[in-house]
Amino acid sequence: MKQHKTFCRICEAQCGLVVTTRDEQIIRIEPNKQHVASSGYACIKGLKMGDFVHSPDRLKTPLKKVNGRFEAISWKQALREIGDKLRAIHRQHGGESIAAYMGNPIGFSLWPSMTMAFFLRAFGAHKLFTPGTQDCANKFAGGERLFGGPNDQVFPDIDHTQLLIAVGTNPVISKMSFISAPHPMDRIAAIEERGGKVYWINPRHTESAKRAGEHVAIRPDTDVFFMLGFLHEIIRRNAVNREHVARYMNGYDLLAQTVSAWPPRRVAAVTLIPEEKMQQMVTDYLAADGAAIFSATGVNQGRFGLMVYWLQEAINAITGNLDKRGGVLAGRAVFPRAPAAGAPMISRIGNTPYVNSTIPAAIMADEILTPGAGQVRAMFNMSGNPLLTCPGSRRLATAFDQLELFVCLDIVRNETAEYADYILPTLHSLERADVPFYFFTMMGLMPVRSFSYTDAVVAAAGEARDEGLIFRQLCRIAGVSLAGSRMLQWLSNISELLANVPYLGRLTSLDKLFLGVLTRSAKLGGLGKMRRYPDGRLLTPNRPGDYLGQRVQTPSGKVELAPPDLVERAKTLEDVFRQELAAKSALKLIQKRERFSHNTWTHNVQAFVQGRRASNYLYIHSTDAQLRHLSDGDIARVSANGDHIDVPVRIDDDMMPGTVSVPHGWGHQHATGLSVASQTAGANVNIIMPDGPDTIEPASGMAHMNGVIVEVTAAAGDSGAKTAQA
Ligand SMILES: Nc1nc2c(c(=O)[nH]1)N[C@H]1C(S)=C(S)[C@@H](COP(=O)(O)OP(=O)(O)OC[C@H]3O[C@@H](n4cnc5c(=O)[nH]c(N)nc54)[C@H](O)[C@@H]3O)O[C@H]1N2
Ligand SMILES: Nc1nc2c(c(=O)[nH]1)N[C@H]1C(S)=C(S)[C@@H](COP(=O)(O)OP(=O)(O)OC[C@H]3O[C@@H](n4cnc5c(=O)[nH]c(N)nc54)[C@H](O)[C@@H]3O)O[C@H]1N2
Ligand code: SF4
Ligand SMILES: [Mo]
Repeated sequence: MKQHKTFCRICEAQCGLVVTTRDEQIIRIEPNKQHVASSGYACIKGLKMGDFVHSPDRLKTPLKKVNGRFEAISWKQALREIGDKLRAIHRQHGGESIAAYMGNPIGFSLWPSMTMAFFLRAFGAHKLFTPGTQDCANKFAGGERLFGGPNDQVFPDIDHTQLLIAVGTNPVISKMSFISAPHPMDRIAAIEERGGKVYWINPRHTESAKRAGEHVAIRPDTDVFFMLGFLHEIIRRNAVNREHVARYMNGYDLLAQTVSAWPPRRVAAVTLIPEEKMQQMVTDYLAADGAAIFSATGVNQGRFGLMVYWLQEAINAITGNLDKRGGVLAGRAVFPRAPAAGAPMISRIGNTPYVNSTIPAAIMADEILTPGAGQVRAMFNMSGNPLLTCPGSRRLATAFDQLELFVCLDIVRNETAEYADYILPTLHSLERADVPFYFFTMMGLMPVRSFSYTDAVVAAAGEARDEGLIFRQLCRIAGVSLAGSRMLQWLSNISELLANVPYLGRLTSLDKLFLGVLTRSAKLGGLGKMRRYPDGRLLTPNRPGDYLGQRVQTPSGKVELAPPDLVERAKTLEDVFRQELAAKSALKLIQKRERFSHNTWTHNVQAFVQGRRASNYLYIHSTDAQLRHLSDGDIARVSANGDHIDVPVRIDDDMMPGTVSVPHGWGHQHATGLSVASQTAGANVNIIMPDGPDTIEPASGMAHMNGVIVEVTAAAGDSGAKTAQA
């Protein structure tokens, strides 16, 4: 038996784990009590990771679709055929006909995700789709405008704050985003224990709000009005340090002018937050010595995520809470910053700017289906399940069917892979050497600033290969150079040649060399040195007082409080306000994450889908259910965008009236490669989520997945939920 210290790469918390193995089999996974950041915390998903690694559904060889069925083929054949096809498509249609989707799990592994970007660049291709436009691209776009770059981000100093206003997050379940903290809920509960206060702005009375703090219900997708009202009140009370603002910020007067039309009383009509409650929150925020207002995915997925981010950070900034102990801190990256990118690319569909070098996933179907120069003909999907996770599943299915080449790289054959021409078996994270997530290393969003390195814990399953290696090999075969660099491709080819030579192979492993260069660039020494810190290595903490006037990356060196395009867009809010008033009685659908679900991929583990957990549901308040003659267990039909899904009803008075929720990630019935998930019920909510260029947030490219207006009725029969599928 062997014990390995590593860290979990399922969510941003990146908890330290102790994995016990025997003969390359995982026997046990326990939380690492000594880990410098997670100190013995890990959730059930991390502790059950062995079930993913050793799943009987793991792909062990490359698969090729022949006459509609998948057949096992050799790596040699797979790479040769894909490489040749790529070369032909590239020659005939140019680089922009090749695109990729990089899913969420691999985003936690730096090298494979960078290699995929290098692979695209080898062909002069730029269309990289990611879940970023389903969860956080508004923050990247906001970082660019306010602070000078997409990776310039701030996060609440939760260990010192006296007041936290948490908008659209539910840490008990999700562990949060844009703040990498194991067990964030303990830290949030501690705010109250030290005499501070926490408000949760959320249409649902969440598990987190039940544990600590005060819940304030908000009508979905009206947060932009909440922020406007809040800011209006701060300015009305003259609670702005004008001298501080003049020294470190630009655009205050324009900001003040923009919010002047939105007093708390007015916005209350659409947010449904009473004016007195807003006044009390502003009073508490201003009284606290260190206060932070923070929003997350529940807001990002609405129509105004970028606007909310802007106004929220303007609140933190003008009240002196930016760069202050207990306020919000600007993360310091671990690795040196990449040079600033030039002007952003603009998408051929919808003229949307790329954000953080990625293109909105809600226009993926259009990019594939719309003829013309740059039409996508070859697509690589690494570690993603876009058919279930991106909006407009039916159009995506049609689009995937039309591709000339569709290659999926995954550990299992998921729903999206059913549409592939080839499926390539890859490593599970525990089979790969790694450093922590990009938000740690490039943005430094950590209350406990630390760094870890892990070797692989078990050997690759069957013939599974590292994704980075696959892309490097494909470049070699297609006759192009990784990242357009002949030197890099040459190094890659040499490293491949020597891979099986004892000792020398290990020394020349490009993956390890790359990770070593990175750790050295961060002045942490090479990998040998990093191995001396199996419990993680503490780094200089993020400190208040080192950002304003020192590290702000905008051309002016100041925080920009009034980005021109956002000021302009704010003028359209009068119309939105009127529409909100008119749609007051409409039902709005929001997302909901679940303890045992992680997007789509945990449903293939038996322990996570036992009994009532084997389906998603429509969560609905009893008054809304009564109006529609629905009871617990009935099958409801949820309709939007000209389509519908059928799901069982769960009466849930934690939902705000007028709000319903259907968790995403379900609808696995036709996934023949997933022996457990295919037995579950439930429906894919993204069938009814809107896609296309007119549905995304301008400038951030965010998909609209929260606050979508739906109709709910009783379904005709009870068979709907079993058959709902893309
Ligand atoms: N168990 C589990 N954990 C996860 C995941 C998972 O699938 N399962 N997914 C991971 C991923 S990929 C991500 S990106 C993070 C996300 O993590 P966070 O960014 O912290 O977001 P969530 O915890 O999902 O919370 C979103 C909250 O927003 C609320 N909400 C919905 N609509 C609105 C609205 O219009 N306004 C406001 N104010 N609130 C709204 C919802 O009720 C919900 O409570 O979680 C990660 N953690
Ligand atoms: N309606 C609605 N839709 C949503 C959301 C929502 O709240 N509502 N949330 C959105 C969010 S926040 C996110 S992040 C996305 C997630 O969207 P995706 O990333 O598309 O979906 P996942 O389920 O995370 O995909 C995981 C796939 O990666 C595979 N995998 C796991 N580990 C590895 C690995 O190491 N290597 C490789 N190659 N494959 C691996 C799994 O087997 C699985 O097939 O969904 C988004 N979609
Ligand atoms: S909280 Fe996140 S990182 Fe920690 S064990 Fe759970 S899934 Fe893994
Ligand atoms: Mo996400």
